[in-house]
Amino acid sequence: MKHQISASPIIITGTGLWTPEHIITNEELVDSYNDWAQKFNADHAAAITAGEMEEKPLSSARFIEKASGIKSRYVYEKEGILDIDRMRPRFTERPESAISRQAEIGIAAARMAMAAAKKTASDIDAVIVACTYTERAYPAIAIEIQEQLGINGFGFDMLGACSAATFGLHRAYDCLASGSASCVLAVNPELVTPQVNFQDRDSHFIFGDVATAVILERAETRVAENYFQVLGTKALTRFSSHIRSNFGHLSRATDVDPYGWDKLFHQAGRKVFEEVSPIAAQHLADHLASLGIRPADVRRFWLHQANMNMNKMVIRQLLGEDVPLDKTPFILDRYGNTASAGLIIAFHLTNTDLNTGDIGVICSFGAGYSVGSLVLRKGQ
Ligand code: CO8
Repeated sequence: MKHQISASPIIITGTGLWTPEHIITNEELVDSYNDWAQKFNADHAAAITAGEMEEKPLSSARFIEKASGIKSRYVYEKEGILDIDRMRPRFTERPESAISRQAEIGIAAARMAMAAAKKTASDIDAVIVACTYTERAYPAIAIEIQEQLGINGFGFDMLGACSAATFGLHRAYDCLASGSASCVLAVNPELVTPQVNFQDRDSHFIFGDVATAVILERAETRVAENYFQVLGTKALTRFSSHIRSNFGHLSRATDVDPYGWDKLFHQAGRKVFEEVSPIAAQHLADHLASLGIRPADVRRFWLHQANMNMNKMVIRQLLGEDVPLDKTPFILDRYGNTASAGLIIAFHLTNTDLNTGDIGVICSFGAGYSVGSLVLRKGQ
């Protein structure tokens, strides 16, 4: 394998998607949440009446679909989430000798991406795991995947919340451009439901689990027929606490509840919607302009899958009009928000019908705040 600074185009040649077998519909989730909330209110009636405690409001399946576009989500484990005495998934602890859950689901997606790219382990020399949470600090999930698949070279994990997958692709691009790798497997094992607060009406409906994977390489090593050239990458971050999880290794020293509400996902959803949409639209406009491409000439936008209305807003701000779903594919209805992997799912499911030369854009936006894009051109 040649490790040298590359003038050769960098291309995406394969993607993979692992989808859990369990589905939770809005109706199931709302029934469970409402049963829990009513029990909570009955159990604490005296304190609520005395004004010492707030009544838990009820959730609504109609609200969820209208406000977010989500109808159902896939989850790694259904058991426990709908149990009002538990309200979180139930996993069994795996021994250190067993493969980790995130490596397992990441490998399932990776094998599909490798098959699509027509690559074997010996062709790949870097593994990047990019996602919202990793189930342990070390050894890296990426190194475990590397070991399980028999890949030489190096691997590392990186976090980046909503933009982990796109920032991971950026790092893959940089590795290829600098010559530190010649074929990169980027994996997004988004196993997030353990960190969802299913007792929080404002966010209990948002997330689902999934794993995605992408193969990037240089044009000179391509075997696959379907591929996209990466014309450019662009990232932007701006600090905000409006989407936050304080889960971390310091809880043991600060003597707080490591599973307290603030350690789980929480957000000011309306503020995020209002603040992030214009940042994302401007970012997209700047990125496309830097490449001399008019937004109207983009054939497809694979946008972050957090909220249907937010994606419409970003597109309206960028193009000045609404566009058909064919131009901004939408998988949120079935998958829910799968953190950084949602746009990779959308890309995976809807990239084969583009014509040679068509321009597509992948763009994430959310926690951090963070925005990350890749402008792609379909190869022949
Ligand atoms: N049922 C019924 N009513 C509800 C519910 C509910 N479940 N939830 C809220 N309401 C009520 C509110 O209380 C409010 O009532 P009132 O008007 O009386 O105050 C009313 O409905 C309207 O509330 P909102 O204004 O909050 O509703 P919105 O229309 O803004 O919709 C959303 C809420 C859906 C949360 C919306 O704001 C949104 O999606 N915003 C975008 C947020 C976003 O993109 N976040 C990024 C998420 S982070 C990410 O994508 C990945 C990183 C983190 C991964 C972590 C994994 C665990």
